Amino acid sequence: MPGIVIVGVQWGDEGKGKATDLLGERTDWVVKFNGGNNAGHTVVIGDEKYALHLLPSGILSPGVTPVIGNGVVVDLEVLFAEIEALNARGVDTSRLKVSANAHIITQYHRTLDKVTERFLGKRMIGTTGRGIGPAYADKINRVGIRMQDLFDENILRQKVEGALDQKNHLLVKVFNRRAITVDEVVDDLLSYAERLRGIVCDTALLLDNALAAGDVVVFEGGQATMLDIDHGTYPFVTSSSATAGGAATGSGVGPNRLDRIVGIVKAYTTRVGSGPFPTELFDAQGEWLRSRGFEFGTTTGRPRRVGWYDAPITRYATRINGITDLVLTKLDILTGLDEIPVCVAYDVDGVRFDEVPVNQSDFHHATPILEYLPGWSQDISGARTFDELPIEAQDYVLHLEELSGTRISVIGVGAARDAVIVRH
Ligand code: 2SA
Ligand code: GDP
Ligand code: MG
Repeated sequence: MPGIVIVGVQWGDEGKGKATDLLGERTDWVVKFNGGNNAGHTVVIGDEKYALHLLPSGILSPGVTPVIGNGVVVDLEVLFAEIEALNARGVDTSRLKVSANAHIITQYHRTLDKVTERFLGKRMIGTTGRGIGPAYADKINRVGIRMQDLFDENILRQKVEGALDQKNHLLVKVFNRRAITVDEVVDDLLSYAERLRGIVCDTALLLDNALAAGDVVVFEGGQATMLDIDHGTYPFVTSSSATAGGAATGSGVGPNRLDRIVGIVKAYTTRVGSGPFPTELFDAQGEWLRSRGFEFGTTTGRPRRVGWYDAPITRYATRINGITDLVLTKLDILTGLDEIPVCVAYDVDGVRFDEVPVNQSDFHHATPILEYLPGWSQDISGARTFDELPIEAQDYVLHLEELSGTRISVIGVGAARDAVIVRH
């Protein structure tokens, strides 16, 4: 089972970082295949807490080679800040490899992300402001800067010139900002080139050789299914392929090498940024969930929107990603509720929808059809086998499993590395 993909089922922050870290002992390579430093993965090891943004979570496991694939957009300042911070805590980052084809987030992408959001006003996406969308836009528009361009100053200069022609027009004429000079961008980018020499390479070839040799490779998705550029709640999405297909395109590994697709799903739902969210709570129960689950952005510290578990979303994600196993996280957060609402379908202007509606307006109007399951009050954070869970918690898990049609192989009962129940 050498190729394992980890994807978020909902709108992110399901606990993908912890799931990747958990697999660490049996893993040889961890590949980040989409997104950039908009991601925020929290991993708790003993008394140490690590917040990773750009580096794959596998970097914390000794012996694992972390890879930043071609599908990622890389902010070089953030890359080295993260490397240095980890080194200062004794984490070895020397095995890191970055694809020569990965695109670079520059100063003008960050600026454009922020001014565009401000310009959108009420229609804002609620981005993380890290320059993600503008960097991917340049990639698709064929005016992006790639890692390999850093090693040829002439080519780099030409490409930055080409990109800035359009950007400066926008920045000056539309957004009333100062023009950015070619020199300041080129000088900044070149200042990283030497340090990147041993790191940037043909990662697709490396990974192919590793898989051929029988190594275990984990493909770690950033963000989640409902934030995917194609399959998410467009336009309230991120700009990359956060679903399992992205693991192939974002790493250069053939889809037939992906053996297991593991979907990470929280026992309730959260979302950061704008866009539809049928089970969202606006009342005291929502406040309770947010503070109990500590639902605040790892990257920006923003309070996350919270709501009940949404079964049609898990069914949708299972279909879109080809999920073979689910990891249900944060079950411990639900402890103490008399009854737990679960969304089983939607009501859209009087019509029942059992599946996520394809029409975005319908999804915006969807209200949840809820079922109420009995809650439990016992602390479950020490449970390490399924049988140790209170019967109501067992029934909750079994019911979610039935609603999604996919087995729940692992259950998270706490933030710590070992706070899990492995069922399959
Ligand atoms: P962007 O910056 O262009 O990717 O934003 C577009 C949308 O994608 C959402 N998005 C996220 N949602 C949840 N978690 C994310 N990562 C951080 C975390 C978020 C944080 O793990 O906590 O710290 O705020 C993430 N990254 C992007 C974003 O909210 C927009 O809705
Ligand atoms: P990611 O973006 O999917 O990696 O998730 P985040 O790291 O942004 O958010 C998940 C948070 O939940 C982190 O703070 C984790 O330490 C924490 N976490 C993960 N699994 C569990 C669990 O089963 N129970 C509890 N209480 N916390 C968890
Ligand atoms: Mg996160």
